Order: sequence, then structure tokens, then C-alpha cells
Amino acid sequence: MINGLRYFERACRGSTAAGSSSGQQPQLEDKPAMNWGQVEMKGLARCLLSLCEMLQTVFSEEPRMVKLRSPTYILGDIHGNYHDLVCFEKVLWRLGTHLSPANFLFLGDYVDRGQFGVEVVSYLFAQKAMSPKKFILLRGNHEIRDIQENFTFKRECMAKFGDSYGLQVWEAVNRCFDRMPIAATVDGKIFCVHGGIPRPSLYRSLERDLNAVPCPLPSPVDQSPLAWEIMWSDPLHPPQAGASAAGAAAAATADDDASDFGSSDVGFAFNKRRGTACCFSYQALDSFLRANKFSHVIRAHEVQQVGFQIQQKGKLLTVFSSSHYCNGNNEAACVLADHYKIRLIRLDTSSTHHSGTPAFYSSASGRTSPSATATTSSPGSGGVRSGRIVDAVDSASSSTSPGEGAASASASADDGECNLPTIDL
Ligand SMILES: [Mn+2]
Repeated sequence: MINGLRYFERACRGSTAAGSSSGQQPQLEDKPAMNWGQVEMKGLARCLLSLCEMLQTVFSEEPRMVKLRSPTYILGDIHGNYHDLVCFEKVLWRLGTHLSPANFLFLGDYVDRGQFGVEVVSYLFAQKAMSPKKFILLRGNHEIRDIQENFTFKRECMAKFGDSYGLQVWEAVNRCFDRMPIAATVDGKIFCVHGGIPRPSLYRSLERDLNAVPCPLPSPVDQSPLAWEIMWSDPLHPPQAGASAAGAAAAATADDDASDFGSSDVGFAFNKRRGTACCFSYQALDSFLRANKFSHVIRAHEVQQVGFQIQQKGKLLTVFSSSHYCNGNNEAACVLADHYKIRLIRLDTSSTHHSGTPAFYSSASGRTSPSATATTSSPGSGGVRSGRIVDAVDSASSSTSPGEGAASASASADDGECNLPTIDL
């Protein structure tokens, strides 16, 4: 599968030029990068179907809340952006995940929106099959059939594989989605999910109740309100920049004290923008962290201009790993959780979509550290050729004083400033 995806990724010159006389290779057609050329798509479908068959068991055997150790790279929404996924590979696990000391945690939303959901799923599933303990795929709100029917992934499967094979592939992929875990922790301190924290009234013991979420879970909205909220919720957004300081303070206070759900769920409000699940205030997050002895929550689910946002006094991080989302100009980012330090890594793909030369740089507000570079190249022309880390910055640290230090300092700079309109469902 991975070899097939390498072919898909690259542009190929036909063998009619030099080398064609050797007679050792069949005649190849010209094809652009990110294109299957003459590949028999039924073969790819069969390969993906057998991968799904195997992974159903792998996902089912994982706890619903996976416990990881650092170092762990954490990636947010991919949304069919195969190009950016390969950019991350070139820098984070270019020798393969086996040779990396790190784990790789994906926070969901692999499909819909972007045009390469099939390739993203094929790639992630192939890596999962090779490194099931190091490559962790959580479920996002787009790993749900009803959502995909309203977006693009179902149509994409049928367009790429034909109606019959397309439906089979779509079903098989979704049977895996139904079995994906829904939360992870890193070093027992960082709680990672797609959307956000759940209301306290939905559980008594977080770990026990999460691990009791049914598997498979084909209809989370009906089967598990706990899983549903984790996949869908958002933080309350800070007041708009135009509001007066007094007005903003009043609004923030009102938000923190508000609950649409009664006294057991203080700090939670109905998520009007999504039309489902909740928004949670800093107060709600702080209570959640204290009750469960976590230092931070890392989640995805909302597009960010620079690929990440530090929110809620530095205790909440949003990460988004698909640039140019919905034809916008946002960048992609990921997070490295490394022994109680949280490092934000930005991927600048602004040039890659035009010149094919991506640049990585990591950043957060606050201090900067000496630059590190990692470049690589792959044969062939076109496709993704290199990745580059321009600088690396620690954003948050310490298990003994969670939320203090650099994270808090950077929160004041970032809160609100990166608060772009969000357009994810
Ligand atoms: Mn989402």
C-alpha cells in the first residue's frame, strides 16, 4: 500500500524517453503528482478492503482511552489533505515509524473536505497496520457515516472505485472508524481528543467510563453521549476584539458561570454553532483538569490560521494539520509532547502548493531556540520533496505547576488574536 501511495504521490515521466530501450520495465504513461495514472483502482480497493478487515481487530483491541508515553507527536485534522500528511512524514517519521523514538497520535477528521480522503485513509491505515502501538488514530466527528454522506468522502469513494467497489470500501473504512478509540493520554498528564471535554454529568470515573464506551460504535449520537461530546465540543471563544475591555470582562465572567445544563455542568453551554454538543469555559476545563489530574487538554476540530492556538490560560491547545483548508490560507501544525514540555511545530505549505517545496517551521509566541533543519528528497519529480524545521519553541512545561510558565505567558498573546472564523462542521 505504501509503495502504491509513493507512486500516486509523484509525477512520472513516461518511459518513451531515455531508458525505454532497456526493455526491463513495462511502458509507463506520463502522470502528474497526486494522481493514480493507469493504476487499476480495483486492485487498490481490494488492498484497502483487506487492510480494513485486519484493522477492525486492531482498533477493537485498543482501549477507548489509549495511554501513551512521550515523546508523542500529535496531529489535528487532516481532512483529505494527503499533500500535507506527506509533508509531516518527511520531517517527523521519514525513516518510518519503527526507527523513530516517538509515538504518533492523530486526533481524527481524516476524511471529507479535501479531495484525497481515500489516500489519507490508505496511508494512515497502512502505517497503523505496521506500527499499531506507535501510530494511534482517534475518531473525529467526520469518522461518522451520516456526516460523510453530507460531505464528500462517500462520493469520493464511489468516484474513485465505482459505485459497487466504492460502497464496499466506504463501508469497510467506516467499520474501522466505528472501532477507533476516542481519547488518549500522554504521560498520564495530557488529555487528547478530537473536540473537547465532556460534561461531568456524563461520567463518574473518566477512564472507566470512557473504556466502557461500546465498540463498535456505529451511531455515537445514540449510543454514547460521552463519546459524542468528546468528538464535537469546542471551547467557548474569547470575546471579539472589538468589544470594550469592561464588556469583554463581563462577557467572560458570564460565560464562565453559565450553564445550559444545570448545576452539575457549570461552565458548559449548548454549542449553538455546531447545533450539537457543548462549549466549555475555562472554569469547566480547570475543574476537569483538577478532577482528573491532567495538566493540559490537546484537541483539534477548529481550523487555526497558524495551525494551532493556545487557549484558556495555556491549558488548552487546538491543533490543525491541514493547510489551505477549504481553499483558505491557514497553515498546518502539529504538537510534540515530550516529557512535560509541549512544543508547537508549524508547517508552512504556502510555497508548496505553487512550487512544490514545502518548509517546516515550528513556533509559538515566547522565546525561540536555535534552529534545527531536517531535509530530505525523494526520487522522481513533483510531489513532496522536502521538509524543513526552521525553529523550535517550547510552549508549555512542567507537571508540577501545570499551566504556569511559558504556556501562560503565550496564552495572553495568542488568545483572541488567532481567533479566525471557524468553518469546520
Ligand atoms: Mn471536527
